[in-house]
Amino acid sequence: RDERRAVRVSKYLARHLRHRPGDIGLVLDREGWADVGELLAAAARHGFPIGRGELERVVASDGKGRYALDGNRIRAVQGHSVPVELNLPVAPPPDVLYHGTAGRFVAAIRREGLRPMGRHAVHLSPDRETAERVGARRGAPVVLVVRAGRMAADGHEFRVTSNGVWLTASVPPRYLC
Ligand code: HQG
Repeated sequence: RDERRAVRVSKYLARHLRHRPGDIGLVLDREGWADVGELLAAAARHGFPIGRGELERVVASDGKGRYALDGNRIRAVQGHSVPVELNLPVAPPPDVLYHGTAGRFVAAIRREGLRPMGRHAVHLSPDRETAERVGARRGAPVVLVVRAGRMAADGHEFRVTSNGVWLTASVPPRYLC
């Protein structure tokens, strides 16, 4: 029961810290931070009261480390569709990274490469198992292997979030194997 409530709170946070802050009158700064007091007040005002202690527990126990609390501010560490400047440093990726998707997207991906679709960047996983879980959200998963080391050598930039998701602008088809 607690677990279900935690998932609901996490989904509520994802919705408003990544995609639709304006729905509850929340303002994110350029780097995606919201004031915790404002977030809790806005949530309560819109019929979804969250306690401060509860928020802290959800952030600390979130299975994927989706949120960062920093004093009185909170942000989603990745996954945004609203414009934010995460200011993550460029980092050298491992030789290969993985992308989990559903079988029905594979033909288009092989043709066009990986595109960020609704988000800011293409999301890549450091291991096959994680990619499989990501792909399984949309159906029978297919895991694509990305030659990240070669991409970086060719000048593509990679960044890694605090929860271990690798981000890059797009992946041209020739780097997929
Ligand atoms: C697909 C979750 C057709 C792509 C996960 C994916 C992740 C294309 C979908 C994070 C395509 C976009 C991100 C192309 C890409 N043609 N389809 N050219 N290029 N696609 O949700 O990577 O739980 O925006 O394969 O764990 O699935 O939210 O990206 O299926 O880390 O924290 O278009 O979201 O994390 O879907 O997932 P998404 P994603 P959270």
